[in-house]
Amino acid sequence: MNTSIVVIPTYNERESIGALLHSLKKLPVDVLIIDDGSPDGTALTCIAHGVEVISRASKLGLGSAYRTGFTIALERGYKNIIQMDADGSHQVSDLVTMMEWIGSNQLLIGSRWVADGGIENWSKFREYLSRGANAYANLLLSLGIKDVTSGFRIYDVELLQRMDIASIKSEGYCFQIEMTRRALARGATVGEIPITFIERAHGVSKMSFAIAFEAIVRITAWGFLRLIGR
Ligand SMILES: Nc1nc2c(ncn2[C@@H]2O[C@H](COP(=O)(O)OP(=O)(O)OP(=O)(O)O)[C@@H](O)[C@H]2O)c(=O)[nH]1
Ligand SMILES: [Mg+2]
Repeated sequence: MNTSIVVIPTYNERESIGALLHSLKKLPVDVLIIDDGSPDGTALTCIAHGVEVISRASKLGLGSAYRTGFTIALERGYKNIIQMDADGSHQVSDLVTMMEWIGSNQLLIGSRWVADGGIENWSKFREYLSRGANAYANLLLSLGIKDVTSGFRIYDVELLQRMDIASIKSEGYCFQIEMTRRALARGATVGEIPITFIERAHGVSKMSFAIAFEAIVRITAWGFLRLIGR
């Protein structure tokens, strides 16, 4: 067993996951896939790569997949819990850099919106959506984090143990915002490391109006609670 585990949620990522798992084999990390019964057979591809898969019956959402994966990682006693997308947007070369900074902060965020970070092949619409979500979250919640929606992260076990992840409610990418909020509320040190996010070359994005709407509603509600001092 390695001291670090990479938790990867998957839904219909058969065409992308193979290359990622191949690259991850070169790193001193264990890998855990949380697959929501992908009809395209993603789970079988992962098993063929010798990787452990938790197969859930139906598509239960990104937040729920991470709660499941993190709970298992905590039970098993890993020191560093890494989260990463399966669609090829997060680069293993960036993970290598992020891992060099383990120990500097309890939460390390792979950030598109710090100096030397960036995006490739994203539409202007997706860029503005991401920048807009970050600006709105920082305006209402004063988190002081440039890329609060990034799903490329390393958590220290001691922090994650104190975060009571079972009570995190968000389902879409708002999960990243809620986890950041909770981490800061628990007094965590948070650092951002520049990454290059590359738009997926295969498969279909799970981003939807409902997922963006969830983020707007939750950020607004948290901002209101903050305003009234709760
Ligand atoms: N297990 C599980 N994984 C999911 C679910 N929704 C998304 N994922 C995975 O979560 C990761 C991020 O999802 P994406 O579809 O890339 O969404 P996104 O990164 O917000 O959007 P894009 O930038 O358009 O790719 C990918 O690895 C997905 O396969 C889900 O309901 N269950
Ligand atoms: Mg993606």
